[in-house]
Amino acid sequence: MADKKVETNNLSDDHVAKKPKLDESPDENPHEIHSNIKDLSTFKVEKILNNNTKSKIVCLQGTFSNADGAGLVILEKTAFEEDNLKCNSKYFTSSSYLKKIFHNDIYGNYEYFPVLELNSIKTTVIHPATEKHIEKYCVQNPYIVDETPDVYQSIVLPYIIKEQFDLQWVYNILEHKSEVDRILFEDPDPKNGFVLLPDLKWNGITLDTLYLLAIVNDRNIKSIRDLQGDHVRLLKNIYNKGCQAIEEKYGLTKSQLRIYLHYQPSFYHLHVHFTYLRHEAPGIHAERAHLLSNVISNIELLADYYQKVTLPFIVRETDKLFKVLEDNNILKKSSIKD
Ligand code: M7G
Repeated sequence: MADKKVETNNLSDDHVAKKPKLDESPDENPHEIHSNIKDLSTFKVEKILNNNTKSKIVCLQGTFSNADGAGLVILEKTAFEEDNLKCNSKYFTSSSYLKKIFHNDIYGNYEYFPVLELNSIKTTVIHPATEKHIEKYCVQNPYIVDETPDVYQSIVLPYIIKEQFDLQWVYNILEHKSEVDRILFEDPDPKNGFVLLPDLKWNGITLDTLYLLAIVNDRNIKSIRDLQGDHVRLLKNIYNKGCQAIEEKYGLTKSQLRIYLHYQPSFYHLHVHFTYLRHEAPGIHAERAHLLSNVISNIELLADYYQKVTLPFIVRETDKLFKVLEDNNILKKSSIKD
């Protein structure tokens, strides 16, 4: 398992000294639980943070009896895999069980229990979870903020530097310390290169929910706000080589992919999301997703477009940033003048 590494990240030197308190690990070996965990019998649920009946994802906060600190368990019922449903279906065998609830004339209601291997629940465990992780997975009231360049420089950037999530998992991927066998494509060029691999949100199997992430090698780009003319090559490289690798492996062409960046992202190291167009992944809506092709085109038109533009983003009520923006009267102000 990767050692915890104190690495100068994409932010100022100052940031290293003032590493975000919220993200400090409460014990020496924060990965311990992941090397030993066999089942979830040691997890004690304390709070249901979110239960989304549409996406069928539940986020639970609790503790593990064998480890200190808060933990999060995120359970997701996965989509059907078409290959398993086609002829010679794995779903319809005599080892499955059909329980009748009632029938009325030609209509029957049943509960169906297919074989165990088809009943898996995608599970993410975050331990030790910080206050900021817990906030991220809670249902909360969202608000939209029109972030002018001035608001970014004076309020948002200082907040990001102080409070951002730890990026160790990103560096572990770039340094081949974690998820090495999951890498689909890699361009090692330090300026224009990136690593492409399945996102944490994807089980890596069900094509209908395909979700990959391209993480750039350059550690000096926090988000689209930092993108300038000399990043066009990097972005085009991600677009072209990312699409090619996905087509070769999964048979989906670039016109079947939604390729975008988040603003604001959760993690301030530039990365690009690749999802299947048919899949309604979280975070694909207008208030957060910026299509890579638009981003490239904007920078080609105006090299410092993202330093000049007003960028709307979503802030949630319990985010510390919400309070800072409210105190500065930013939430009520509109950047659109009559
Ligand atoms: P984001 O736009 O910063 O924020 O995306 P979001 O999480 O609110 O979407 C970061 C992306 O990185 C997300 O799609 C996460 O699912 C993904 N991700 C996060 N972690 C901690 C990991 C990880 O450890 N491995 C991989 N492969 N993906 C991760």
